[in-house]
Amino acid sequence: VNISHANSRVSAVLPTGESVEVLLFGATVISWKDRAGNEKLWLSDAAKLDGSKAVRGGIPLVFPVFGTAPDHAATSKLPQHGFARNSKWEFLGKSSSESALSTTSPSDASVKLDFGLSSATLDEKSKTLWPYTFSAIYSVTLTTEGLSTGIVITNDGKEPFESQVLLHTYLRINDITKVEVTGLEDSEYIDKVGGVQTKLQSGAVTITGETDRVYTPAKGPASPVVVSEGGETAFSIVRDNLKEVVVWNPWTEKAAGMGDFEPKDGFKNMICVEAGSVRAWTNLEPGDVFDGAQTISY
Ligand code: TA6
Repeated sequence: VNISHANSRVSAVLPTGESVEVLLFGATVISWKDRAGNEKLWLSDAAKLDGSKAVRGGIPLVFPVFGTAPDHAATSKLPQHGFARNSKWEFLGKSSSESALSTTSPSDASVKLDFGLSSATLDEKSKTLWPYTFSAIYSVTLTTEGLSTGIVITNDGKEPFESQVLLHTYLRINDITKVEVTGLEDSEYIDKVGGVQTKLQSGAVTITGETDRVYTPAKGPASPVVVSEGGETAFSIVRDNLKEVVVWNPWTEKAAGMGDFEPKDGFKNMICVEAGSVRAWTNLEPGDVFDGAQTISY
């Protein structure tokens, strides 16, 4: 496994060719390629990668609030989706299965990259807006089968705090009109397009316009949410302790309205399927730990 750690990003390549690249800004995965070098994530051509704003694409990290929560005093002053995706994370190191002592063959090598953010490293402005003592470790694990990303949040303080977590994954697809999302059948969802309404999903999810829905999958986290294209499975996502799945596509008008969304018809090549715990607030008492993860395979 080859790891390179420049000042702003960390990348890893498996012996079989799969690769991942993580920006220390936001611990944002900005590239994930299969062994043939096919990019699996969508990244806007106009995405800022210099830390000036959250990355438009890849896997932005949402914490401690999803969206904005004007009625939640402790997080109501935070920017949309919280500070995690806008913060400088530290690279804490890597562990790979293909160590000198391991017996794994190159074909099942894997590498885990760990990133950290805590009250000790959080910027002053964010600390003022959200003055809780916490530490977060975000792990990105690349294998020959797919990519897992998970976050562990610890309350290191004396006060309880409530938070939400979401992995805002932009999956790359070839043609949105040929995409179906299954595994969400019979699930309740909050439809945020055209006013907020609670609905029930019947059959597969198809994207025919702006789509912004928070699903509570009826079959539970271990049953996969599958993104298929033209009848072929493109991605399969399973979750650990992340109860909801957000499905988002900005479509024409919203894509036109985002300065960092390029090309403007790029919405045809992406679908956000976002594992998170966002409908309720997770309360962490002092010393409590929250651990949530997703595994995306193809
Ligand atoms: O995940 C869906 C969503 O909450 C949408 O409502 C839209 O706001 C999207 O996130 C992108 O948000 P951003 O702050 O990255 O522009």
